[in-house]
Amino acid sequence: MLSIGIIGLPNVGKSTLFNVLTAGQANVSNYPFTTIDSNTGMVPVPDQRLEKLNELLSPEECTPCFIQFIDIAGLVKGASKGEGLGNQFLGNIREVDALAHVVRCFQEPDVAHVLENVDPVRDLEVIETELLLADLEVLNRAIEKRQRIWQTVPREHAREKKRWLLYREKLEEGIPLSSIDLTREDQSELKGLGILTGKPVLYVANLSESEYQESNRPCLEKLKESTILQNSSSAAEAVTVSARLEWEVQQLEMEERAEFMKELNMTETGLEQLVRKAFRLLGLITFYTIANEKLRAWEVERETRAPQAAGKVHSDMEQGFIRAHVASFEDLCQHGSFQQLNRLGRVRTEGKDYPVQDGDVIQFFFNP
Ligand SMILES: Nc1nc2c(ncn2[C@@H]2O[C@H](COP(=O)(O)OP(=O)(O)O)[C@@H](O)[C@H]2O)c(=O)[nH]1
Ligand SMILES: [Mg+2]
Repeated sequence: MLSIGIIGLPNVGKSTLFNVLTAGQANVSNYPFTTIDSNTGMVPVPDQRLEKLNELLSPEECTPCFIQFIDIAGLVKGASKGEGLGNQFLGNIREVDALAHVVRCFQEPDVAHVLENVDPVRDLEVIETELLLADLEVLNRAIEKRQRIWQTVPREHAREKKRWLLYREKLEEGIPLSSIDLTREDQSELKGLGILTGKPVLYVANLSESEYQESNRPCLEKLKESTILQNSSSAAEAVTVSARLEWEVQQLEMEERAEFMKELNMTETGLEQLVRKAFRLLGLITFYTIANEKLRAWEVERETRAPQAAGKVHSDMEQGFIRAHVASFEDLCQHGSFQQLNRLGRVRTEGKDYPVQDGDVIQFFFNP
């Protein structure tokens, strides 16, 4: 399950956003997840295709993907040196797959700003610097520990040494590690080391209610021009919300929401926007399975092959994988059922090299 840590300075709207995102918090008993506390929420991923399939096929069960949000408190200037909730904060954030970095663009004189005035670009830099410093410390400690083994068996660890020293060099130059070329293995190594700047970041601009509703958005424009965003591979995935407005929308009955959202020029909820952009940033796609009257959505990384996708469902299915029968979501919607698609010859048989596509509906065959 994808997990996203919400970070940012105090009083920027993190908890407001977290509460909005997790208001539909799920409690799925057959899911082996850690306990959900007040700072952690597990939320069903909004998925219109799944809803459509559910309507069409009326299965007994319908299970969406889930996403976990963690409201990470306590990041202030000096956090990397253990100020405030520093260390605890840094512990929480090390485990997540991606960061949602909330930046305050709303004014609101009643809500104090820890650095006195509202300045999203400076705030961004303050947080980014803390992450860089925290990483440098972690990496230096890791390098220290490896010195001996690097000396005794240099050949075996040549690549590791080269990479780690490169990381240190970049961090010292103030460059977040997500902006250098990282393979999936590099990324998971960095995650294991507890490196923060290697994680993909979704920048979330929390706008004032008035700026949100205008097409002229000076504060957002300023933010988008900041060097951090310009140099980031995820600049295109910047998320624009007004946490306060999102909260107001949520207070309404379902039927009234659409109307109010239209009035506010809100085309998507914050959750929909975050999920969509997070999937794109992380290169995730969704496929669907229907078996024994159970319809279910699964997320995988793009280019995942059929057996590994089957392995998401059950490890036996990966080991004993024989073949997959695949239909597209569009075809299924158009023709109404798998049987009908079979008759029309529109169900493909795919083998172990097949890269699963976004929107595939798959039946796996395997040797138990
Ligand atoms: N006007 C306005 N106020 C907001 C917005 N988001 C949060 N706030 C207010 O800012 C204060 C701090 O918000 P909170 O979510 O607790 O910030 P956190 O410290 O980052 O978790 C609260 O009083 C919120 O109501 C917003 O989009 N607009
Ligand atoms: Mg908070």
